Amino acid sequence: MSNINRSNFASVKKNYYRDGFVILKNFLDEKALSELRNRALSAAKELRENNNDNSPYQNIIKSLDKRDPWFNHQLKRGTHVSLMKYILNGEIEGASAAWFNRPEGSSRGISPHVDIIGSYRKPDAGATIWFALDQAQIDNGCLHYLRGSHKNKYPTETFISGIDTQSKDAVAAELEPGDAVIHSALTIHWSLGNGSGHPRRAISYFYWKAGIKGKI
Ligand SMILES: O=C(O)CCC(=O)C(=O)O
Repeated sequence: MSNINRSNFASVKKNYYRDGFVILKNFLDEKALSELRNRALSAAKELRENNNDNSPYQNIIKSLDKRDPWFNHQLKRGTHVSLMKYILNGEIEGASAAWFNRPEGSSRGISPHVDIIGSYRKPDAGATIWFALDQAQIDNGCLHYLRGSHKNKYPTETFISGIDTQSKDAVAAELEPGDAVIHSALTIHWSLGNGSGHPRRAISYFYWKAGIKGKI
């Protein structure tokens, strides 16, 4: 179950559109966190064992929803879906459930990028909700956001060069297990390696506003 109720939706949405992301403390209760963690670990284990992937992003598994009915159900009807609809102003399409692992000792992070593709860049075009399965902190590779960057115009590319990751608007989204963060598909974000000795595992669900795919 989610600990966010409808009475908080308006303030969550206001902060999301102001900053380009919003942190939701204690979004999952103990039971929901434990179920998500168990499902994620077993799906990731199974998929890794059957995968000969040589890509540099070995620790990312997209489209879990296409391989595992439980994730398909969560993408479509998880307790977060009503909030995602509220934020994206109506019907949404679940694009992907993904596993984002940053194992201990992994030096590779993900460079500043946006999730939107193509030139259709309306503020409510798409959003991601990212659930922390472990404590996510600077030293184990938490997400960082460039606050307000969803309002800027960048080249229509995924990876954006020249971002000042030390700027005063660079925010580390440090989370506890069961916390979540929602970010706009237009917000610049990145993460660093994990030199901490602690795991940093996460599940995310990415949504388009309904009908957007035909426009990108
Ligand atoms: O988990 C990460 O380090 C990156 C996640 C990300 O880029 C995303 O969810 O869009």
